[in-house]
Amino acid sequence: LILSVVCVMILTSGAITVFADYPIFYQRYTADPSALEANGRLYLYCSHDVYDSSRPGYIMNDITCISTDDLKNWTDHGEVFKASGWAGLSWAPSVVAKNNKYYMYYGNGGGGIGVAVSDSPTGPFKDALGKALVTNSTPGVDAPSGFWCFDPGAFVDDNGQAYLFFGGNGQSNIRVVKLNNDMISINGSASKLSAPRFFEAAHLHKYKGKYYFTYSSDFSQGAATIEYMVSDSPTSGFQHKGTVLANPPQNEGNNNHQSIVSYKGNWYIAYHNRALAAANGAPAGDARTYQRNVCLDRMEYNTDGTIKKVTITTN
Ligand code: FUB
Repeated sequence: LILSVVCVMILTSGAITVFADYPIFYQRYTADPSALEANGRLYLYCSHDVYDSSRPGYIMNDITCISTDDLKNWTDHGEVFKASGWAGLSWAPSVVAKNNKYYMYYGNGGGGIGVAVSDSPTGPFKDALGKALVTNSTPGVDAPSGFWCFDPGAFVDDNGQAYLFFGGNGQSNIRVVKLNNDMISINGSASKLSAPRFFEAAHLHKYKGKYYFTYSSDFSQGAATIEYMVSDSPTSGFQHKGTVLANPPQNEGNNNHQSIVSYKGNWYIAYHNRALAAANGAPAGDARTYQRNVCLDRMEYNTDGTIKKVTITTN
């Protein structure tokens, strides 16, 4: 694996087809995948982790896109968006399709959410507003002190109505706001949600008419797990049902961030861990914390609509 990593990391962008069982992608360190089915392919849009030992932290200002049509051979579409101007950072994207366009919501760190647009799933995505779509001071967000305005989770319902979920750092720090049909403006005030041990990574998907809100939990019980709640409405009435994904051992007790998608009739969860950095010999600590890699596993439902806890692939 290490030899493969060295060889493939020389090829840093462009339409390169790679083959790997696990990790699924190793040209660059990637995290926070947002999964989208489009044109018969499965796309993952990922934060791009860059590690600088002189200033350890989440230094992420471009978005990597990879895609596959067989879950085996992945194409690297390179950098499909780069933050510039008002936003110095692009964290944790969420991409949805509507109006024959693709909309990417991204966090300027924890300080606001921007939106970029493309005619193609592989970009280039261009910032749509030249300013944030939502910040802590946007009327109707009602952000308390310490609210992280980030981790957008966009969702387009069957009737075309789109919603933007976001927030972090506190179990009542979840907001959901309607998007207008243009997808680059919001409609009205945000609704507040809360979830047991909510920390970050708000995400909504729909299965058999029910709305599933998934999120990454805080560290109070040892490590971030991916939890879920279910409701008949996209904006209220959610009931906590349990854990979708334990924290993978390769995360070494650190954060996770999921996206759930139906592809060719099966359900999958995309997330990240730190296996690649460990395989590359990165020392435990800052380097591994900030050098993550995306993963993909099958997700299944029980007949009553609850989610079976995911079996994590480890090799
Ligand atoms: O990638 C930076 C942050 O780490 C994301 O915004 C969080 O969800 C966590 O994955």
